[in-house]
Amino acid sequence: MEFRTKPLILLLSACSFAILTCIYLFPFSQSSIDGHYQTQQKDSFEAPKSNIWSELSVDEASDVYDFVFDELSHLNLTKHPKSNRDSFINFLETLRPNKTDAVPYLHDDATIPERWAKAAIAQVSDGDPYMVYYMVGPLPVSSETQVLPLEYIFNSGRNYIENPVQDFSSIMRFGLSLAENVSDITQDLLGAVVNTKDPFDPEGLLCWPRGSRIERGGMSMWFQFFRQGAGSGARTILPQGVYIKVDANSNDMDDWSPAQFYYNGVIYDSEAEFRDAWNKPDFRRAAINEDGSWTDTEDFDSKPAGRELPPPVSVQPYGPRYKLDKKQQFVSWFGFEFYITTAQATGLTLFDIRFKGKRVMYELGLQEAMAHYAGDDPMQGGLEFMDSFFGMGKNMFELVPGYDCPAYADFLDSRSYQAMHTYEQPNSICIFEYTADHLLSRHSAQFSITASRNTFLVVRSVSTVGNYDYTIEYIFYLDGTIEVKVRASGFIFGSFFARTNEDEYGHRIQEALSSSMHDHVLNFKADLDVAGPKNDMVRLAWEPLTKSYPWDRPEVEERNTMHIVEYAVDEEIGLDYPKNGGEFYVVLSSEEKNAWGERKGYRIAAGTGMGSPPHLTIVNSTTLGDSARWAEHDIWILQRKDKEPRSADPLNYFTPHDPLIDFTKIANHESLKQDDDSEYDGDLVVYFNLGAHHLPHSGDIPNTLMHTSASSVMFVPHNFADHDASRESVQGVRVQLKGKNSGGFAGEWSTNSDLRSRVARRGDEKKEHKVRYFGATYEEGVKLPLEAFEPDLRKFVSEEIAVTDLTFNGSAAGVWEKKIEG
Ligand SMILES: *[C@@H]1O[C@H](CO)[C@@H](O)[C@H](O)[C@H]1NC(C)=O
Ligand SMILES: *[C@@H]1O[C@H](CO)[C@@H](O)[C@H](O)[C@H]1NC(C)=O
Ligand SMILES: *[C@@H]1O[C@H](CO)[C@@H](O)[C@H](O)[C@H]1NC(C)=O
Ligand SMILES: *[C@@H]1O[C@H](CO)[C@@H](O)[C@H](O)[C@H]1NC(C)=O
Ligand SMILES: *[C@@H]1O[C@H](CO)[C@@H](O)[C@H](O)[C@H]1NC(C)=O
Ligand SMILES: [Cu+2]
Repeated sequence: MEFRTKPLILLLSACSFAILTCIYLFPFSQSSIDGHYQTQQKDSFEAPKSNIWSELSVDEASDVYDFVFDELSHLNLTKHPKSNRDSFINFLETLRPNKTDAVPYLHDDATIPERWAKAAIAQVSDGDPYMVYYMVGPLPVSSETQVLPLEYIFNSGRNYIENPVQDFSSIMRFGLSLAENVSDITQDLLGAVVNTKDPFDPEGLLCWPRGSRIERGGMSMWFQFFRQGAGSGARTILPQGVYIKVDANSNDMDDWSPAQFYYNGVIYDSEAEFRDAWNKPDFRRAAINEDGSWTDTEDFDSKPAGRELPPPVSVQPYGPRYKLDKKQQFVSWFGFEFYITTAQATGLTLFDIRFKGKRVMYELGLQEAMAHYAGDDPMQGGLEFMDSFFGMGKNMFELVPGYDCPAYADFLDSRSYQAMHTYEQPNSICIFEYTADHLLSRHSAQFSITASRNTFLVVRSVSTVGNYDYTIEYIFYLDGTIEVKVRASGFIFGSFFARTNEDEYGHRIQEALSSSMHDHVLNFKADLDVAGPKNDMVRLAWEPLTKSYPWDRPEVEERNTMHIVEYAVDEEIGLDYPKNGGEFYVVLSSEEKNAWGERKGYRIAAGTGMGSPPHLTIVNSTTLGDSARWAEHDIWILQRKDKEPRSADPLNYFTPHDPLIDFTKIANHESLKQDDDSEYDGDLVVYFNLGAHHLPHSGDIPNTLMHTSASSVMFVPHNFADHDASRESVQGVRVQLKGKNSGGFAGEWSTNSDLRSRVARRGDEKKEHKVRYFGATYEEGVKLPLEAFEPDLRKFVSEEIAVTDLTFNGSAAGVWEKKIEG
């Protein structure tokens, strides 16, 4: 058992299958929690305060449901909507407290802020369907509790939208019916037909409506046929070449009719016209986009050399070094402290992030995840998704231990409430430490080498919204850096390839599939409070300079060089990352300085991934209107206000020209100067975007790869402390080299003297070869079960997953014909 005497990390890089099986032989005494391998020592650890942002508990939700039913009885709310004439509570979630109320509680021991809920009600008024937001509180329900229209967070002045898809099931039935009416044509041109008896028949076609570009008072919709892609869920790479337009500019389905047909670059004004053309001998046919093994996500059978061995994996034999209060979802790790919460629309958000006792951010979390396509066909040409509408939180599913996250990770659950149903999402958030394959710092000196490990903390979730899987993570580094990173995988939404515009909007990637260019832009909020709420944002520009220095003359009259020029950001603005990275965007404390008299700061920088994070290429998108103006620049610096807690609302999707939250009214050039006479209190907020300009290519089939779709932003301490804060926390080694100590530089360490006295000892001969560690090391006798390497996935908790089909069913606009228990 020679390997047991070596540090485990070394062992892993050399490990073989035989060794893994050996390790399994050791008895394993640690407990298995939530069905997963887990090494955490269960010290009781408690958050300093309550998690005031936490999602409603099941009991709270049930009380709020009952209260709303009583209080709004005049709306005739039903628990189990049966038709589009029923009003019902679509979803419930926590209405997060105002920062103005939260901060005194967190920092000055003021009383805990009131707890409120947010309710979205699908409401029929005078026969017309609406989605209406209410606020319910304070909780728990008492004689004080009220239901009020929730208006203060919407700068439209409205707390509702007209719901164009309340009768969604009729829309789908209509699609099936019109598809059935052209079955003879689809059988001939596409080799399949819809099955009205079983719309999900794996052999049948789907007829799917494009839901964007919705005008007030109805809409016109293009339907497209898709093959089902049963199995892996490959529907979005199986678009078919027939498209049907429906004039639906009436709320009454009886007035609807198919208007136009589109096939192979030709538009037909009616079914009859299409049929006539199809019957003619010169009718030009396109290829068929058939399903086949090319859509399979896995290759179980190939055996290239090396595949017979599992790859190295990371292990954590001694347990984590962070502390986790699972109840309050509070984490503490090497000076970082923060609370975690979730919401059905936006997924994970972190609150009250501190580093070594100093405030860094009040809030950090996703606002919206958009994908905007372009193309010359009626589907792709107008296609756009805003995934909070389907629920970036609601679609956070169970993570695969040992794969999505290391086997030793801690897993947290989340839940959401929709249409009287509690969606339990077990193990949907993971937390773990990870040691990078590269060092945090190192230096070789003449007589020594020092090496500090880059161990960081990750909080991760994955939102699978239909075809795409977004891995979103918050990474904490020992020096105080915070990184937000997004990676996408899953199936692209491809377009039917019809040889009409080769390579203008994408590449051909199959017999009849084009890759369809699109922009992913995901908007995040970072409410920075750098060493307190009063902050200033500056741009530190690297500028070329021609200057005459007295010490240069007479030899050099003028020297071409460079310098830093500081520009104040003194009004609300959207900025793009500068060319050549030529400016540093730094948020500075207005009040606190470090020991050197420099203002404490955090720099906002494009992080790691496939280049600078993008913003939307399209200017004034026809599809988006004003619903997502945050996508038009990389980062925004704005006044923080209780009445502007979000950059977007899921229902913006339906009101592009008059959105509930219009970002241009939030980013409206207000002053960021802290004058005595201004109302602005110095609390600024940053919104930033992540994502990708995605031009999928043959390598995106079957799935997009995460390392090619990654983007990140890093918040990096900039004069925040007096020196690098990682030095006191980091684990590493100093190796003392043999040889003559000629310069004294990086000579031998000394336990009882400082560097200067070492220099004084210069001349000592023959230093001994020594190794000295800082932080703990692995010791002999480390034991690990097989599950530390390969978790037993039979303990996986999830059963069937309610993956959205990207229709409106179960979205922020409602749920229909759902069998609901309880
Ligand atoms: C609720 O139902 C009652 C009785 O059927 C009816 O009179 C009333 O108009 C309904 N209210 C609404 C808002 O639909
Ligand atoms: C937040 O503050 C606004 C006023 O700025 C107030 O109308 C609202 O009720 C507050 N929200 C909560 C949850 O207390
Ligand atoms: C809506 O989704 C539910 C399951 O989430 C399903 O039972 C129901 O049939 C769906 N309705 C339609 C019209 O697709
Ligand atoms: C399909 O054809 C039938 C019979 O002609 C017609 O009644 C129905 O309205 C058509 N469906 C659609 C969606 O056009
Ligand atoms: C975008 O819209 C704004 C405001 O309507 C307008 O000023 C600007 O010229 C437009 N830009 C383009 C490229 O259309
Ligand atoms: Cu993409």
